[in-house]
Amino acid sequence: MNGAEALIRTLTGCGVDVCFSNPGTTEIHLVAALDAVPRLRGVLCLFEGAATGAADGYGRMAGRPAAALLHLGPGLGNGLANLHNARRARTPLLAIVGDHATYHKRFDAPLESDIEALAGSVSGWVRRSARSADVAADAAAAVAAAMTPPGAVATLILPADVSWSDGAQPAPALPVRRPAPVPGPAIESVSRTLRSGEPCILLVGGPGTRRPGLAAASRIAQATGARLLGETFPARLERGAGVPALHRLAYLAELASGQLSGARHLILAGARAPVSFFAYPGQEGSLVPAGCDVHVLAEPADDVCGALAALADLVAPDVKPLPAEPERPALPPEGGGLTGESAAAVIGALLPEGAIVSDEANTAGMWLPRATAGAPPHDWLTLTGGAIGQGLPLATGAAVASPDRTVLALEADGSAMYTLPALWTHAREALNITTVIFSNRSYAILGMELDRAGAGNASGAARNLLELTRPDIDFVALATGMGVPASRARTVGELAASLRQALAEPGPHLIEAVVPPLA
Ligand SMILES: Cc1ncc(C[n+]2csc(CCOP(=O)(O)OP(=O)(O)O)c2C)c(N)n1
Ligand SMILES: [Mg+2]
Repeated sequence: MNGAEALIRTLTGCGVDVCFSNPGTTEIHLVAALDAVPRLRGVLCLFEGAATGAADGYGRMAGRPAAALLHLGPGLGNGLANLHNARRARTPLLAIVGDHATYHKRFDAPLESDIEALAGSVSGWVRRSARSADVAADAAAAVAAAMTPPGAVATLILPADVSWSDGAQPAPALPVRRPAPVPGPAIESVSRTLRSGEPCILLVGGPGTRRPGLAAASRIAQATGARLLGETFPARLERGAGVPALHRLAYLAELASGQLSGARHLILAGARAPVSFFAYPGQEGSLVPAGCDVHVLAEPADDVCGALAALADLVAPDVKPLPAEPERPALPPEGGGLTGESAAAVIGALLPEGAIVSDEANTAGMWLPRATAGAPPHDWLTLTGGAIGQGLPLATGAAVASPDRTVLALEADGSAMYTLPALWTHAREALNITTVIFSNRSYAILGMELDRAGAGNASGAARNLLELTRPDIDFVALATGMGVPASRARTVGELAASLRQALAEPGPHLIEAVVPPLA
């Protein structure tokens, strides 16, 4: 068989059964091989950022990689921002990048570029297959690299002639090592810190933001009085009624500093020591309070939940986790205007059990965590790498990975525009995704940053770069044009009615919720 077919048979044998694809001529033999191996589901994405973001969403939910099929360096480049977010999420993800035939590269044909350089910036593992006889083993190694804790983007570069040449055979899956257990003495050392009587914060991130980690962290916090916090942008946070709550560290450094102040010890469980998102003149970049010692209980590649559970058994043997109470916000008055706050109340009131939320609501989403804290249990996926344009594709992948669950994409207008073609895939694949666009017609957060930079009275040229007006963006028309039924909501009642209907019907929907920008 040819290299392409051996690759695809190897992938399915390794548990990779979805390929979010934007192919070109160099990948055409892979496309042909998909026909021969129906177990690998090809999902067409109309922009590479929509494919890589979908593979990220799939990997976060499935815990195993999807493939993203990309066309040479330019295709990989288009997909790079969401591969960056995937790297930050430590998502297992396989990028397959087609390249010119080995003997064609010397001609420097128009699509020739330095694929390794691009791939290296986001990948934990990069390999170029040299011969069709090697492809299968390379593919198995790529999947293993993607799956190796804590999870990574693995990029396999596939020259066209390696794809089309015969002499290949599928290869078996390779074993993947488990997350490393944290040694007992390290856990005991942290337990002594927790018992010191000095103020402690337990900061949970990475794999710790799933139920077993949260349960153990909750026991530890109750028994020792340590304050419990979560990293600002978790890849996947389980939350809602019945799940111990994890309050996240704020995005704004001023607020995060307030949350961390007074701590004498900061204990990291799968999280990194907190830093300010950006540098600001005259401000500290590290958010670790002065005089606070940092203790690493578990690195992201370690068995974070196991370490938390062992620590809980030491310091909180008889303590039970404290689950969040079931609680929904009351629906605000129907005729009331929509704001980020009232929209959050509607979403909190209606969020279905088992929902997966892809949260890229940005400033308009400020009220969402509180409004949904007591909703039925759900998963919350956040913008791990700060590269906007993640939310709609992430929803694609989450929905493909979890066909029995409802996906809610809560999406800011500016961010939505980066990877809008994801909507077409929502329709093409009939995915159960409801998208709410928070249409504040601005890059509101950058307006806030402009104020923070002391340019409060900037007008004209500066504001012009931050307003999404002249023309207004018509998301209803855009969504409808890609096959996603859509409506616009200007009041609480309109949002509630549209959301109820969207959640009750199968397939994708979009609601443009018109909200004012934060002042
Ligand atoms: C890939 C990428 N490009 C640019 C930016 C810079 N950026 C940060 S926020 C933002 C605008 C966000 O606007 P919107 O998504 O509408 O959210 P809002 O601030 O209005 O809540 C931009 C352009 C970024 N973070 N990532
Ligand atoms: Mg906006």
